[in-house]
Amino acid sequence: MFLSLLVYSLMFFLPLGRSSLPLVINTWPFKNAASSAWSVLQSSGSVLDAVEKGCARCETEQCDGSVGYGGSPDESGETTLDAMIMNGDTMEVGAVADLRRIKNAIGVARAVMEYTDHTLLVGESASLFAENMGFIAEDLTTNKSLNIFSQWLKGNCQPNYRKNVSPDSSQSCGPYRPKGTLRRSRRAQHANLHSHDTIGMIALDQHGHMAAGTSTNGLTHKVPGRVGDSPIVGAGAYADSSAGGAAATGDGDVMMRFLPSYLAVELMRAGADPMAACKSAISRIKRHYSEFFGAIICANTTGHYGAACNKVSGFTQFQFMVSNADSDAPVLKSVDCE
Ligand code: SD4
Repeated sequence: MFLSLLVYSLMFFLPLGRSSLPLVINTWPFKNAASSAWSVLQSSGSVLDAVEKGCARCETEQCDGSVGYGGSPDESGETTLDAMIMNGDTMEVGAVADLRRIKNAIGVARAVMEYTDHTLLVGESASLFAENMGFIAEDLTTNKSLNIFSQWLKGNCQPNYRKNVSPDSSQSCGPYRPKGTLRRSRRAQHANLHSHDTIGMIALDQHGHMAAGTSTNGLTHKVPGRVGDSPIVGAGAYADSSAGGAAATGDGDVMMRFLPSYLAVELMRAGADPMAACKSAISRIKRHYSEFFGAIICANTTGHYGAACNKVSGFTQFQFMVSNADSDAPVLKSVDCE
């Protein structure tokens, strides 16, 4: 009787937003991905398996068209994938960038970590590695991506990511050559809002093991060979089981210049709560690029979490999923951008 009273009163008086382990947190309202990762932890699987399974679910479901095959065709119409996974206990990382013809990018990233001493493999060679490791090579193009590509060609290749070239990239398709005089131009906002919704995920188990990962097909109409922030350690994601984890989403070309995930983890190591760490990482970028599109999720070693985003027109709230012992199923959360 006394014991149950004690437990009851403890439950009642625990503060809101209390830490609760295990924890899975991921960017955007990708609920099935959250469920897949959560069920791995529920059945005593590892945090690495949770992150891999969660991100892989998005690759299969082509979450928002921004993850996996058949989305974000580049200037030549091809879909290429970026992914990474990081073990916060050992600081091992596996990543792939500009991966072609292989659907399971996070699986290949995991293979880079487990079957090589490297951190990042890119392009055709990454695909060859994947094939050798047993991944199936297949065309990542779908009717949808083909259609996006042909509409873009019909519309004179607008929008695109070229600048200071001739012919004028704001009116014509290439091939482009460098223009004699360079003009410092503001970064175009064209493809920002709806062409990218990378999955980034952090998993933390009861024993304090932490892992983080990402998977994306990058930006629609990107220049072939372009690699975003997602497979870059400290940019797309970072995990250190002794400090915390973070994962970012948004305009990777800008965000990767600031290593926001690394910064957020270091701030948590220094004592910042996850919300404050996330906000600082965003405001660091904002100082230089006030109009950038981006968001970040953060979790510390006790299972507290936070998120932040940069407020721009059309993006005032950022949604993310949280799975922990507080509820039976992943819960959709949102944060107001500042
Ligand atoms: C990229 N950061 O390739 C990725 C895209 C993204 O939400 O995050 N979308 O730039």
